Amino acid sequence: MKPSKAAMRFLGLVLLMALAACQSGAAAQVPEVEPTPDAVPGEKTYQDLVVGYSQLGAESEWRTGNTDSIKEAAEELGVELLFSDAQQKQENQIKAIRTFIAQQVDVIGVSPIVETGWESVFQEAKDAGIPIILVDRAADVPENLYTTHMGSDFVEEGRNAARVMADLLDGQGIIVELMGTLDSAPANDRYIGFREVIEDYPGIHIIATESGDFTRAKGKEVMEGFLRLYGSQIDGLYAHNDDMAIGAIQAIEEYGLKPGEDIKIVSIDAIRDAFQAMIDGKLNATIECNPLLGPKFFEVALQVVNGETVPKWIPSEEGVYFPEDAAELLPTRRY
Ligand code: GZL
Repeated sequence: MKPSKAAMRFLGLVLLMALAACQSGAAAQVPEVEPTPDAVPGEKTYQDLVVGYSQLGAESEWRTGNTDSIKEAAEELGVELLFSDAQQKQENQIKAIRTFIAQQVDVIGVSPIVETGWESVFQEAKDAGIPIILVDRAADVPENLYTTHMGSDFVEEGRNAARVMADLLDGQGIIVELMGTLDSAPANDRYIGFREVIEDYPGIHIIATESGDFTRAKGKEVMEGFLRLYGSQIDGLYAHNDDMAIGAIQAIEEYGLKPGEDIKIVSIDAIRDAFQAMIDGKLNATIECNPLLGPKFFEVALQVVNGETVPKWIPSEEGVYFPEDAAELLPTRRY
């Protein structure tokens, strides 16, 4: 017997209701948003993070490499990054940090241009419950005002520069020094570290030290002054970064001396242009200072936001590079 039309309609209705029940049942088992594979319920993921970053400026190739690393890592991880370039002014960094606090970001990263003058604004961040991560440079504040400092051991970089210089001069000679930005952690510590080692060489004398502010232009200008005063008496130049060394190389050549031969040069950072200068025989060594801190910064930021304990200092791994390896290594250099 053929079922009636009414029966068919009823059966269709039952099937539709059964299908709806199955789908809703299936929907109930599948969460509305797929969690990221390693997410833990209640924990933030990179895609949840809002990070304020106060960068001090764009004074050197090192700084450009550092900024690129931060921005590229944020892009790759899906972190919302609020980035501020202070153009070498501490007051701009302080303004940026206050803006991040007002925006209630999850974490603030900062590379302090100088060591002092941060206690008040860092306290404001602490009062707002926003952790501060020091990246690259350190700040002279009580340890409870920042969560961690990730960056290089600048004192050891200074020691390594002195060891290389003492070897190049065979323990005897006159040195001039191009310091970094006054009151900055790298300048203060590279100054100290260099002298810790050089004091063991009574035949080596530092006859002049002046800030070139980590820039090529200022490094050249200050070196021109050293050459006017001391000329061919100078046996060695210690530059707190490669950019100042490259500026000084131009000054030495314009003066009529041979950089890397008449004046031995040791600098810090290990940027690509330093490797080229070593290939050209104009620079005798560069001490690595790694700016590629972006991925590690966001990894630590996420750990901090999710309540994990992190070390108070997270040091960078770094090497020392010489002319004989420069040609082979230059293609591998990422900043
Ligand atoms: C060091 C960094 C310094 C570099 C310079 O970590 O703060 O600042 O050595 C840069 O090149 O300008």
